Amino acid sequence: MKISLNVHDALLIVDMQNDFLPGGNLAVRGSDAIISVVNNYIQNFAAAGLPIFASRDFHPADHISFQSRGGTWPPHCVAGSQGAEFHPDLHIPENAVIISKGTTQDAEAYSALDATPLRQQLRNNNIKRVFVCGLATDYCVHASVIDLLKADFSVFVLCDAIKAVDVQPGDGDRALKELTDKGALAITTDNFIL
Ligand code: VGL
Ligand code: ZN
Repeated sequence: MKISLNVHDALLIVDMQNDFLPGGNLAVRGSDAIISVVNNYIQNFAAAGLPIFASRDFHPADHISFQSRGGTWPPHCVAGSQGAEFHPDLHIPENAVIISKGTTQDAEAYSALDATPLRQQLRNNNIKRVFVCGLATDYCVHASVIDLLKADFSVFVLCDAIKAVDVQPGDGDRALKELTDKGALAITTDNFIL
């Protein structure tokens, strides 16, 4: 499949934050390897004048997902902390739209569409196809793609620019298979005509 970008396309970069990169509180192994690939996608969407959305996990200090509250995760991406900042090597454009999620103390929100304005912003921009990259394949990328499909967007998962937590071996592969079974298309940089 060869893809050329058009005015109905947008890029969604999921949670490329310090805490999910090596050295962070919830580091995804190997996630630094995708930074340059994400930057390359950013460059191509920006050059085409297309909207770029960047989600960020942005939790209160005592978020329900933290182990201190009986949740799954170590404290991570606490709003205002260094860990919640986008990785400094990532070139997020000035005009990118930042989507904060998981901001409510007592609710988990993996999806970038969960209690955020993203769905409406995509519709306002007349977006039909959303190209998704970032972290992590088996959590926030997965949940975001599921919600995008439910909202009737065509979704392309940029497989050379995602990485899984893999709490259990194979979680990332299973998550990706579920997404393609549900209608998302798995592509890489090689699929683009630029
Ligand atoms: C995420 C675990 C906890 C993610 C967020 O961005 O995939 N994973 N919070
Ligand atoms: Zn989180």
